[in-house]
Amino acid sequence: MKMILRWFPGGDDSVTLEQINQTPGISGVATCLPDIPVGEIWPLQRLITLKEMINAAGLEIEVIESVNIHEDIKKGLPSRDKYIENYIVTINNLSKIDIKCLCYNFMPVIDWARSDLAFSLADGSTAMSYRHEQVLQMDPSKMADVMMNKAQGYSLPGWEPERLKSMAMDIEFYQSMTTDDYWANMKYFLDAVIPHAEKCDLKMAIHPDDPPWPLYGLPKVIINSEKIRTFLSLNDSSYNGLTLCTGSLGANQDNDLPAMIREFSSQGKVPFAHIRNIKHLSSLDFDESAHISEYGDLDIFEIVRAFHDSGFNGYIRPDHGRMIWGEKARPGYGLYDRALGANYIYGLWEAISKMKQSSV
Ligand code: DNO
Repeated sequence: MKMILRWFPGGDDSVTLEQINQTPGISGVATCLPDIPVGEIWPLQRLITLKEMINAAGLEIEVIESVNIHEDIKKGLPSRDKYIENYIVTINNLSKIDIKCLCYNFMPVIDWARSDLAFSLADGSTAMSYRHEQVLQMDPSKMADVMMNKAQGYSLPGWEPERLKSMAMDIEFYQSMTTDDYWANMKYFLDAVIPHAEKCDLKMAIHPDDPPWPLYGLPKVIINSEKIRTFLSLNDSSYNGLTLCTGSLGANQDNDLPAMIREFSSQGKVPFAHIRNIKHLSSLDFDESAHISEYGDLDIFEIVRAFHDSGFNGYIRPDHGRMIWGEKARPGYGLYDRALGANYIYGLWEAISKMKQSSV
């Protein structure tokens, strides 16, 4: 297991590589080139410079999160082939800087959604929250405004400005698409890309839909065990895998996360894990909480144990943290709460490893 932290280059992060390097247990980062418009090739020279900068700070560049998928691919338009070709060139370029894992998502139009990015919790910290009725009542382009206004001036992953412009039209487009067509578009993408990922020894790791239920009539597919099995069967290569995000999948209380981890990770289909906790107010409303089990509804000990038992040897990053100690940062991606989360997860991992060793 390698513990990493997400970091955004180009002055688009309040957290420095030096701070990450000083955080116990962290050996590298998940990163990206946030300024490259979706659908375009990520230039090799930019990637080499990025790697050199991260290595110079004493860290490894481990995971790329994300190379986003152009909407035309998800829509199955004829123009998808050009964007798929670009995606393949990007995969090749990533392999040239030794990237072994690429996180992406196949969510239509909207990446992760929240009703508030800085909801005040009782202890004076703030966290991202989701209130289903509020989200339904929002005009989706307003949600983009809410998100942007509270982003503290940083870009929001998955909410690229160019995506927002055509949001209303894109949402309209999907109203007449069946889920079967959506799966078919996904398979078309996977069948084109996975053979190249294999050649490049780079594992593709799809991120679940967040939240894991339908919104605005958009197809949502990576939401539970059954659908994940369908996804994995679209292309059965070991390079077609998952980013198992506990907070996203855990929003649906019917999802038994330790069982899902035991099933998919022991098949070698989970190269990357996002670990965070959430506290439900109802089955469709939740706040993001501190990582420690008792602060939320997810049993993080059982989650880490399931990864350990399944022989997980991929990357883990603590996912979103709250904003604590007066920190000003991109929502979800401050240093303090994520560093606490990383050390908690690291501690659980060490305890489980040592208890296993002492019992043999
Ligand atoms: C939000 C993130 C997502 C994730 C993408 C992966 O904070 O978890 O934006 O990176 O969905 O493609």
